[in-house]
Amino acid sequence: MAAPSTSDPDLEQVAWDLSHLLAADAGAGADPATTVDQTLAVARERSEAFAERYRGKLETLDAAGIAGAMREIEHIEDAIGRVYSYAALSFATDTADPARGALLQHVQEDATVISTGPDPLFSRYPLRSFQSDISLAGSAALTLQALAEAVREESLDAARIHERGLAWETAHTQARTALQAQAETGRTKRPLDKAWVSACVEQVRSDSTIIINELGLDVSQFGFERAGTYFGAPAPGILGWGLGAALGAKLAAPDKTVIACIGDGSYMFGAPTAAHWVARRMQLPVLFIVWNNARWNAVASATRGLYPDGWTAHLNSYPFSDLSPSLDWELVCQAAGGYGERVEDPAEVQGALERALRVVQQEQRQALLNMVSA
Ligand SMILES: Cc1ncc(C[n+]2csc(CCOP(=O)(O)OP(=O)(O)O)c2C)c(N)n1
Repeated sequence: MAAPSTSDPDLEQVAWDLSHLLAADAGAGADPATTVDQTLAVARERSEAFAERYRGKLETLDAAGIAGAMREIEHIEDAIGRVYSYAALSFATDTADPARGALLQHVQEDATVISTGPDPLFSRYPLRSFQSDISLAGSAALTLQALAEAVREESLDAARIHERGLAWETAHTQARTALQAQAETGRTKRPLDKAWVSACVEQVRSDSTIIINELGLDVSQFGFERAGTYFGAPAPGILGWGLGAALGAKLAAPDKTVIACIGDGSYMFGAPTAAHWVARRMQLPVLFIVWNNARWNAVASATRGLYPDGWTAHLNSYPFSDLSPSLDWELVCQAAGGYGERVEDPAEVQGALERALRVVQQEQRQALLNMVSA
């Protein structure tokens, strides 16, 4: 397939300046990876000194002593938070660069992750690849309330908190702007660009939409604010989950609009004719988006990653992950009385989404958009 073309080279040149996140720890021109290492080393030393000083002695501290300890934690966490943000945002700008990936992995291995929730370790999941060093079991809302109450009595440095808030706000705004710019570069790309299509889906989404994302959507293009509006594929990676999950979501929440995005490979795993029949039989008008790249890209890219100079990469041919020629997936939905449309033109993505949603919401029929991607 031809490489996607970009019509706005100026936009592609936009670079993201993250240096302020490391500025407190490094002089101008310092190597970021070395600065990250040094900052982590200092944070580790301070953490060890902290443990030495306070372990088992908390009950002997007066209010001023506890405040001092909290301030020390703040310094340590601020330093770690900044290098973590640097590594994560730097990785986000180029996820194909091994050096950025290695730096993020390095920082993650060093971070202390505190999690809260009814069951922070998700103990009934057989497999879950999220780190949690300190687990605070309980309702997240009540835990946060208790923490807020515990610090309310502290004499806190309001100016410093304000300054830190502004720094995080700037980093957040920069991140959002860069993501928007990334989606914009896809506005004219053929085959369709994931960030662009995801940004279009975000435009038609509301709090009464449930997004099911098995494969194909770039979550960073969304601004989810409510629980229960987004469900991603479970960590063990059970392909074929998305179609059934979407039907289940619609069955459970008939007043919500359900949009499910599924890779073409996952779509086949999900027994699509059965799923469309169930949607018709049970009157479950769901909008299915098939992210059609005519391959098992995850498998192809894993092969490429392991053997970048191998024969398949050389020939650009991936025998056991090639799904071409694709079927006309939109016709499969039409066969079940639904609406189907093939979308190849990036300028048509928004219109196609609106047409399909009109069918789903007003005609109460299922719909499928076959998004031809790379
Ligand atoms: C049941 C099951 N079988 C195999 C896999 C391994 N696997 C992970 S991603 C993938 C390819 C998915 O293809 P597609 O849905 O077209 O998405 P793409 O990778 O092209 O984005 C496979 C086979 C899995 N996760 N689950």
